Amino acid sequence: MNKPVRPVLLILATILLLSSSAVLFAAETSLERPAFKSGKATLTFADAPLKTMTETPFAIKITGDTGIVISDAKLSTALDMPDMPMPPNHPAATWKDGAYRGTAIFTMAGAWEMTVNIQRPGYDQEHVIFKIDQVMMK
Ligand SMILES: [Cu+2]
Repeated sequence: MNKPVRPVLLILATILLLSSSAVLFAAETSLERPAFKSGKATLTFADAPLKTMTETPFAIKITGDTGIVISDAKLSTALDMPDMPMPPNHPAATWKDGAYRGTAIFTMAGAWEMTVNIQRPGYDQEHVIFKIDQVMMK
């Protein structure tokens, strides 16, 4: 009966759908490297593209060669730029909610590397280097 209402409802439904899918596909930067023989380490930043001077949460997950999640390690990290010396930048990464979590701040635009040193009781220290191709100016 009241036909003009319909397009408005359609637009509202579309907006609702778009905003909920934006939450589902929230941007992340995820990197993966081999670790512990046939295991792997993944580093996921809660942003994409990565931006300078922004507190960026990250999560590191490590699985051993049997596929088991490694939760007994002590981690230390270093953020460096491969092309130039930069001031020391060592975000802490501590175990919480299924991953080693911390917050990174990139102080300059360009290519970065994150070195993660993994010390498990009874194992040699493992070094994993994640290459971060591009951090953008905020
Ligand atoms: Cu630099």
